[in-house]
Amino acid sequence: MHLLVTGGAGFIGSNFVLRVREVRPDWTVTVLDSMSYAANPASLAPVVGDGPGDVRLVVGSIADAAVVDPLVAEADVVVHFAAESHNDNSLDSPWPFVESNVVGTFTILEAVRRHGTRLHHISTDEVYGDLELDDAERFTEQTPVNPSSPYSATKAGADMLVRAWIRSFGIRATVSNCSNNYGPRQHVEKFIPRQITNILEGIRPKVYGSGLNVRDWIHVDDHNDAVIAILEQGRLGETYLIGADGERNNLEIVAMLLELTGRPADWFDHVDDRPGHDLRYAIDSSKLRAETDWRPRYDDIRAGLAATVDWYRANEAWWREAKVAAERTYARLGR
Ligand code: NAD
Ligand code: TDX
Repeated sequence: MHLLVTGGAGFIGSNFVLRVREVRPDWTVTVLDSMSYAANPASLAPVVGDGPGDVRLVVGSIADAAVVDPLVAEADVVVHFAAESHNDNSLDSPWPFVESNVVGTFTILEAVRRHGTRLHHISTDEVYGDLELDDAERFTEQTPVNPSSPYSATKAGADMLVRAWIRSFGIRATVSNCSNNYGPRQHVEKFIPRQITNILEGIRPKVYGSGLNVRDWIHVDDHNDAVIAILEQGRLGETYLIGADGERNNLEIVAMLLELTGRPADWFDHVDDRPGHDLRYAIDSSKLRAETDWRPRYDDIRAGLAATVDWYRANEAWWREAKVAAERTYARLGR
């Protein structure tokens, strides 16, 4: 089976490619990535090459039909991770989100329609908006979309395009909406790696607003194993929510990181809140668990965070340059 993995040089996509190499060594992979600021060539360096079985890296945009079309034509499956992914950036400058997430997904869909290639579209729980802290119900596949930020609005738009192409054009596609991922190779603009690298640099963690906002954390390998399960066992035309029952508020995550790194419990700062900041996400993944044999393997977030801290400690060369740029942006945004 030959996979076209879009966004394969980013956080989740690169972990997906590495995981596929490990657990499905007979699959071959082409990565299409624009190598934006969010991509890191070092993530894929160990597996990219010209030899048989090596991963092929094509640098180009998913919004460029001339690049996308021949790659989709030669693939058996497109696994579509590529997106602008950071909420704070989407509030600062929304257009790249419309271009990559909406126009890019449209371009993939048209190529898939032309060539009959199977598509798996990767999306987020943020398309459902947010929950109250005491809501009894979690997000399910039936929850109406209700996005809050330009990022989540463009992801919801992309999801709606995929659903329309399934219904109206009969493309062979599945969709998954996953909760917040953590693990190695995540860009340092994101919450957990920002705080880990802050601590490693002797800078106090920065918590937006009250810090009571809840995210439903899942290890990136558990997300990617769920994607593989959907590719192999999912029903065409269906949407699956992916989550590992990992709800924690931001203060709890910072407390764990401070404890793991031997810092005092009060060694962090509250900073200005994110405009429109979603309060809580929570996933009910019953459908995925009923229809596939997928189960999360990382059920201890403290252990998962400890391993993630170790990874950032051991891989400063991977994040150093991005850290300087990300903190320059945060300084401008006052966060
Ligand atoms: P990321 O920002 O780390 O990686 C995205 C990758 O896509 C980057 O390598 C970037 O260069 C590439 N890309 C962006 N625009 C492109 C374009 N026009 N053409 C080609 N490549 C382009 O993001 P991530 O956290 O790895 O997220 C991957 C996917 O998973 C996204 O679709 C995101 O919405 C979704 N998702 C993320 C999370 C999370 O917690 N990070 C949770 C659920 C879903
Ligand atoms: O410095 C920070 N301080 C802070 O308190 C940062 C960067 C974030 N936060 C808060 C905001 C959120 O409540 O931490 C939480 C997580 O923030 P992000 O890492 O920016 O993630 P989030 O906005 O929840 O979105 C993420 O999960 C869903 C990914 O970035 C998306 O791509 C994915 O779709």
